[in-house]
Amino acid sequence: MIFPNVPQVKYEGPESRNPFAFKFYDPDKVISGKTMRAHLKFAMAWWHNLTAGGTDMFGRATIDKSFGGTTPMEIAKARADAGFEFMRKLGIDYFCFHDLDLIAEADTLEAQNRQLDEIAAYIKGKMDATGIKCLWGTTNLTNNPRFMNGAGSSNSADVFARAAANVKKTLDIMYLFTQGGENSYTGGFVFWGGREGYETLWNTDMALERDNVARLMHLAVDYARKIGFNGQFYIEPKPKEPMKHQYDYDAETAIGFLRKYGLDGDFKLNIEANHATLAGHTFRHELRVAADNNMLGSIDANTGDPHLGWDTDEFAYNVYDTTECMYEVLRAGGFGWGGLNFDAKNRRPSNTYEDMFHGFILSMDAFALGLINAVKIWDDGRVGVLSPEGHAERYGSWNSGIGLAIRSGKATLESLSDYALKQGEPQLPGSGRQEYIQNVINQVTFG
Ligand code: XUL
Ligand code: CO
Repeated sequence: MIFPNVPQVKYEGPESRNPFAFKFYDPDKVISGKTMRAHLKFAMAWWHNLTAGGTDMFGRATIDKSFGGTTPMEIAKARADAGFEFMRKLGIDYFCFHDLDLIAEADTLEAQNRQLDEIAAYIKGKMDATGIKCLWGTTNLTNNPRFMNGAGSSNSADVFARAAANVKKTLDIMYLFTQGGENSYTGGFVFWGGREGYETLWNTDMALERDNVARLMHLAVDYARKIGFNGQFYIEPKPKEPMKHQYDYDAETAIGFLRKYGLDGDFKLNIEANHATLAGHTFRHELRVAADNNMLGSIDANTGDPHLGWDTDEFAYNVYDTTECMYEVLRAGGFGWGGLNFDAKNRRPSNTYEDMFHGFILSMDAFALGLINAVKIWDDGRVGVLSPEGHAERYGSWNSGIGLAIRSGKATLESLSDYALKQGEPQLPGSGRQEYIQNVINQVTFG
């Protein structure tokens, strides 16, 4: 046992003072037609939880994540042991990974592929034994110096080819993870374009680079479908960091890109809270944009810090944010193949194994509260563009008369001009009632 000090974490309710209990996340409780577990679909990010040791630009690791292993393969397996014990203790059903979270990067592609096969088989054994699934995999195309000018967007065709080889291997692993006879399921594959962008346009052929990023995505889809991996592909938008500018800037940009290159049938978006705020949007805005385009696939659940301009990947804690998030997820009809992946890491001084659990308990409870509040707001019916009353009051003019004529394409600029001449000055369009709405949100949440 790797975490002897942590018991099985169970729901004990809001009065509990047990640090290793859920106060709000009650996995089997049915709320709005589904268990909380099925609504929330929590996933553990292998990289932050099992490999990241708290390093930052100014300091080395504060926690040892070798979990008792000594050789690289022993460490890789010990991390898998730790991960499965961790997920089982919290009742987490999914994980997400990069190829290079699973093993230490090898000197040659052959050696790396061999080691990946070994660890993937080891992990698959644990998946089969526990029923834990992989939500999505991805390829690390940022760390190695060969990717310094990008992967799909590299100026070097040889680097592009190497990126393709690494993506192929990750897809092979993802395919293996999703196979299991009648227990087979549909997983996913994420492209986070970490270095797909530029530092300066003085040296960048942006058009060629973007075409090539799309080419790599098409090649990945073609290969996946060829081997029988029918999973969902995702773009994870992020505007900057590590590059000055990244091509998948935000949801609107990524959707435009997918449509331009004919990738929108195979891709949806993986929206990350901290990436949204880096792009100057709210988390909710990005979720709404994705959902309104039928592109809300999955979520990287974390939070940034409003006072810091970079990706801090903190455990989500702000219940207003999680409420808005879960409201948007409910509004979109829930997750399909996606889920809530905790792309979050402990703060550097939170350097014990117990802190790893506290981080997850914090965010699992925060999203459970978000779900509970979102359902209450929805059922209350006074606010939100879902409520028929609110909708009819604010947008009622679009359901008949001139509004309907515009929506159905019957109106012309001339007919609208004639209408405007006849009607005189239109009435003011009605109060937005924002403060009233916020009152209701607080009343429903805390009342
Ligand atoms: C980086 C980030 C990644 C992706 C997967 O900001 O969010 O960890 O989620 O590559
Ligand atoms: Co992420």
